[in-house]
Amino acid sequence: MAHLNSCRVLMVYPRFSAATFWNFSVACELVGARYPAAPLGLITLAAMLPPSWDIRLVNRNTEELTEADLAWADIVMTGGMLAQQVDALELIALCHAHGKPVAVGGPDPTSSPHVYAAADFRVLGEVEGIIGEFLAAWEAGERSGCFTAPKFTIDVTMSPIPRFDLLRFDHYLYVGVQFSRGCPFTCEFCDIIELYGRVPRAKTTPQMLAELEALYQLGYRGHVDFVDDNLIGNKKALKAFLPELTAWLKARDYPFEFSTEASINMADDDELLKLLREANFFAVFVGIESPDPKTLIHTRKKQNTRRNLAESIHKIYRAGMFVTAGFIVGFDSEEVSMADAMADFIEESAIPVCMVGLLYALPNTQLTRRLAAAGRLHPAHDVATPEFGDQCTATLNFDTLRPLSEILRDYRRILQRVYDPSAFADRLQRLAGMLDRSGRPRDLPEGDIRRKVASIEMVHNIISRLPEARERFWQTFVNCAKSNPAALRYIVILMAFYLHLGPFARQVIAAIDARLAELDRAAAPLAEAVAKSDPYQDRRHDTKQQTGQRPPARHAADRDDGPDMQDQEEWHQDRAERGRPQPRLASGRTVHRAPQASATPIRPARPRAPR
Ligand code: B12
Ligand code: SF4
Repeated sequence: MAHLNSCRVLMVYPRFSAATFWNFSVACELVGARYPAAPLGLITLAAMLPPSWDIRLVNRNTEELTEADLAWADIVMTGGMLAQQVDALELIALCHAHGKPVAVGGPDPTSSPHVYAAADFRVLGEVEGIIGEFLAAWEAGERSGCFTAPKFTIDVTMSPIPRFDLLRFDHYLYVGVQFSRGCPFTCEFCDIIELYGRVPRAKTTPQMLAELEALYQLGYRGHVDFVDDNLIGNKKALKAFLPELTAWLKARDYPFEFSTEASINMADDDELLKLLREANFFAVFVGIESPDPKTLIHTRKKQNTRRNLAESIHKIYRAGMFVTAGFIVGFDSEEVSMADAMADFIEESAIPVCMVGLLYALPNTQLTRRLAAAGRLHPAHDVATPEFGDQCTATLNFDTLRPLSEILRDYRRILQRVYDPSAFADRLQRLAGMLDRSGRPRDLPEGDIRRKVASIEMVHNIISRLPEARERFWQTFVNCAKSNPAALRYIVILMAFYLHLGPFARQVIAAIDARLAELDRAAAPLAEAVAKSDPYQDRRHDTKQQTGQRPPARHAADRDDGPDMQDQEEWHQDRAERGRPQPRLASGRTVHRAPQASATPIRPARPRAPR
């Protein structure tokens, strides 16, 4: 029984589907890590719980949850993103089967609280703003409730230093920290501005340095990711922080190297690029989405228009950071195939790692509201299937304007071109010619997990495991070693990423082929029936071709309808009635595993995010 000043909290980070672009499984294996990223949300929450409470953290992506863990707990706290929803729901059922109460929180419960109705407590939004009420209720003996933090106003300068001590650093490729929340832009598909607002709130410089110092004191060395939605969202605060960060790094002989996510307009600010370079940033994720200006305007990503995107990217390379980028296929504004334009752009800009995904209307976005108003959003659009890993393995969760089969063919073509081994090696080669790492610390600190990729044996190991175009990769390595040795280890790391991305892209392509075959089969009888019943069909088709008009509405014949249900509520009810497979635990009697999808889906609907 929990008392006012004692409580045993089991924090469980749910499993992601195995079929995802993001797990970089082979890169993890090469350095002995178990998963790329650590659960920053849970360890931040952990730091807000009373110091007298006992906390145990189990990350289901790196370790097993056991009977003993559950038996120990007074309460289980869990939550995460949409890609973890299936496991989170199974976990709730498992805890209830063991008589344990569950509190959920994090982005997916916040955006879709109805999906988590089975949890005893739903603690929604930025937990700094509501934790007091939740704790008071728990200590008053309440055993259920829904608590919602006010939106966009939580003071992040009050956020505590995350409990990094709960992490096993050797399990991860990198550890995250967060400087700011929110983004000033208005992209239609984005949930960040709905969750965190358009006025980025930043931590103070001493607060941020104290977080890094805590990591440093715990012995962590290596890659630290600033998980900000848009690191440059509050440039003034960032520019004040970066010189202090540089001084802090210098004083400790550069224990960390940083990556982050930022908008492309970072390339317009030479001073900012210089500050980032000096502060040891080596990689940045940029949402490009589409090379087509009309699409960018349509999706309200105006910051990417009126510029030469490829030149902006090359400028970032010259500032010492390589770019990984997000692209989306399936916008309403795509009237004709944009596959080659997108693949050409990726080649021209020489971005090796591109997250090319299908548009997914995330819950809680302007896009979702527009599609719902137009009657185009699928029922259960916010419910994840076991296969849902990310926007590569999901598919569009709304009725598309262009026939779905055309969109899938475009997507397939882009993946095929971009993840062709020779094309990937060529982009690496060109990146190696531009990435200016001169003047940056060359050696990784003792204890940095990435030192393992630095040996020539490892390079041999990586290249010998590449399925094709080995010669090309080897040549890229040799050329880079001769002409730009300072960039070499990044090129090798990106090669290691290809060991995951190449096969993953091929699996996604195979899944698309299966889906296209299904769509063709479904369309055949329909086309036949229409031909039989409509003597004017040919003439109409001609008219459409002559006028160049788009079909008036959605494509019933080949749309991806999601579960065959009338509406979302009915779908939820049905799922509850059918009952989900009984989850189990690790000890043999009860092992639970999230379904290990072997990169199948392109099935009824799921997400995309503006990353
Ligand atoms: C870093 C990041 C990633 C990283 C991985 C992070 C990881 N740990 O594995 C990568 C790049 C891999 C990633 C990928 C994706 N991501 Co992401 N990601 C983020 C990002 C930018 C930061 C996450 C973070 O660390 N935040 C900092 C911590 C402190 O915040 P937090 O986790 O929200 O926790 C706070 C509260 O939510 C709460 N809290 C959290 N957990 C719990 C639990 C309980 C019990 C309680 C009470 C409270 C609570 O307390 C914390 C303090 O306030 C967020 C946006 C954001 N600002 O959070 C998106 C975000 C989580 N991602 C999102 C999505 C959709 C994805 C993808 C599906 C996108 C895609 N392109 O396919 C993929 C899928 C991932 C996969 N299959 O592996 C959405 C999720 C939307 C949703 N409805 O769930 C978000 C919100 C925004 C976005 N669109 O990018 N992501
Ligand atoms: S997609 Fe990125 S740039 Fe656009 S609003 Fe969201 S966080 Fe900002």
